[in-house]
Amino acid sequence: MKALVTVVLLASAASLPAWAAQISVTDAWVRATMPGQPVGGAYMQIRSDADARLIGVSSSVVPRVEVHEMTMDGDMMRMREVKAVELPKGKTVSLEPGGFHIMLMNLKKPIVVGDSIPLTLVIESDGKRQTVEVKAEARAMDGAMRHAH
Ligand SMILES: [Cu+2]
Repeated sequence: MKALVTVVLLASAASLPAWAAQISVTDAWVRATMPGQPVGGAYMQIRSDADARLIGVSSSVVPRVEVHEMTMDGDMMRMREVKAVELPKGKTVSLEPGGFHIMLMNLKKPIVVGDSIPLTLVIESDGKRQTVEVKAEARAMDGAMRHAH
């Protein structure tokens, strides 16, 4: 089993252009949505082996995807769209409820627990762009925080 994993990792590394940063994405998930709820959130941890930035996200199954940051403004939670999320070399950056997150917008149907949502991350490093394909698994809404736009 271990040998197989090693081979797969080598194969994907070999297919990358020489300039590309090595990006690893772990724990990618989306929050399941209620019927009629037009927006959802996607979360993950991203680590790059070179200084890089996440500059965009798209999905074949979501009409519009934005990268947001949630901040406290007094005691109000506010969200705004950000142009980029910095991915400093070697540091694991969390996209999580209450911080940076990926916003899935204009949803046509609910995201159901167990759905697998494909996301394409656009990452820039050293002035060049690469894409990283991620599958985010839908998990149950925990009711902790509702997105209000
Ligand atoms: Cu948001």
